[in-house]
Amino acid sequence: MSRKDYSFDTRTIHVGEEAEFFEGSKNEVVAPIYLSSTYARKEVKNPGFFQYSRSQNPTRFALEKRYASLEKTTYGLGFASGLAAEATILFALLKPGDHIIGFDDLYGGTKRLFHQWEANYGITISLVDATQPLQIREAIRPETKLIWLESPSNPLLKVCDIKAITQLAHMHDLLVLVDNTFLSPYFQNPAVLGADIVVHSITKYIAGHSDVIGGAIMLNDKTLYEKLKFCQNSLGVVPSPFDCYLVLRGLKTLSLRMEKHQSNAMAIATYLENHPKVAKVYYPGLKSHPQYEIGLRQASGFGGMISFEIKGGEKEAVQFLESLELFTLAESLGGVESLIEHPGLMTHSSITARERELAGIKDSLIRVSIGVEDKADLISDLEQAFSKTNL
Ligand code: P1T
Repeated sequence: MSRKDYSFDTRTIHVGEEAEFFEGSKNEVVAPIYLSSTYARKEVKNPGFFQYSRSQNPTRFALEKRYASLEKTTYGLGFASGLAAEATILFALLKPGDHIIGFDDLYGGTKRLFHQWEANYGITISLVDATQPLQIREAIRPETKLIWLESPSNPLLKVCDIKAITQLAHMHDLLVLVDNTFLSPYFQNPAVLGADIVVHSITKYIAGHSDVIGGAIMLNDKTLYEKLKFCQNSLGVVPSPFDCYLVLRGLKTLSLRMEKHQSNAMAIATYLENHPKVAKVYYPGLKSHPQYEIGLRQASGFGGMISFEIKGGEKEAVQFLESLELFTLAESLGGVESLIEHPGLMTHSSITARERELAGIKDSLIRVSIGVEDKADLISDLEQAFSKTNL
C-alpha cells in the first residue's frame, strides 16, 4: 500500500497483503501461505535474503508489517504466543540485578513468568497499583529498568494513565511496556500515548476466532527492535505461516467485531449493574468505573471484557457458571463467541491465594468475554443461570 494515511479499517484489510510484497506473485488478493521451512541457494557463499523460515518467512513478514501499521509504530514482530513475546522481552532486555515495576493486576501467566525470572535469573519485581502513579514513583529504584502495564487489566479492568506514567518513567530513563490485549489497536494505541513497547496476546481480539495462539510486539526504537528480533530468531519463538495467515484473515473484520463486542458489553454491563444477585460490576465504560474519565481520554472505546462479583462466594459463582447454556465456560477471551470463567480457579490460579487477595481478585469474581452474538440471547442465558443460583 503506497499511501500511509489510510484509516484503521482500511489498513486492517490491506497492509502487508499487497501483491508486490510477495516475490513472483501472480497478483493474489490474499497473502499466500509460505510453508517451506528452508530456501535453496545457488552458491554456497551467497545465500540471498531468504535462508531459513525461522529467520525469514514472507507470510510472517506480511503480518508483522500489518502489526506495526495498526499500532502506528515503526516495527512489528510476531510470536508463537503472547507469553512467548513476553518471555522474549525479559530475555532480550534484562540482566541479573535489574528491577521491574509491574501492575498488581496482570494476567496470571505473566505473573507466573515474573516469578520464574525472580527465582532463577536474579530479576526483582515490585507489583504496585498503577492506577496510583504515586505508587509507581515510590517503587522506582536505581536498578529499575521497566514498567509493565496492562490497561485495562486482567481480570479487574483497572485503567491506568499511560501518558502520565510514561512521562514519569522517561524522566527516570525507564521503559514503559503496555499489554494492549484487552482493547486491541482498534480502541487504543499505547505507543501514540508514549509507551516504548506494546505487547499483544494475538490469541484474543486480533485473531478473533479462538483458533490461533499468537503474540506480538510493536515498537519504534531501532536498537530495542534489533535486540528483540535477534532473540525472536535465536529463541525460535516464531508463529507458524498458517497461523500468520489466520491472523491476517481474522484482522480484516477487527473493526466490525470490536464495535459489536463493545455495544453488547455495554448492554450486558448495564444489565449486570442492575441485577439483584450482582454485588459489583467492573467495566471501564460504566460511569461508576473509578477510572472512567481516564479511559475516555486515552482510548476511543471500552472494549468487550466485563468482570463482576456475584453475591455469595465461590459456591454461588460455580453454580452460576455451570448453569449457563450459551456462554462457554473456558479460559481465553476476544473470540466471536462469548466465554466466561472464574479467575481464581482458572486464569489466575497459577498465582497464590495471597497474591490474588492483594490484587483484589475475590472468590466471587466472574470474568466475561462478550462475543458478537445477539445481546438478547446472551442476557436471557445470564438470567436463566442467575435464576438457578441459590442466594
Ligand atoms: O495465551 P497467550 O497468547 O500466551 O497470551 C498471554 C496473555 C498475555 N496478556 C494478556 C493480557 C492475556 O490475557 C494473556 C492470556 N490470557 C488468557 C488466556 C486469559 O484467559 O486471560
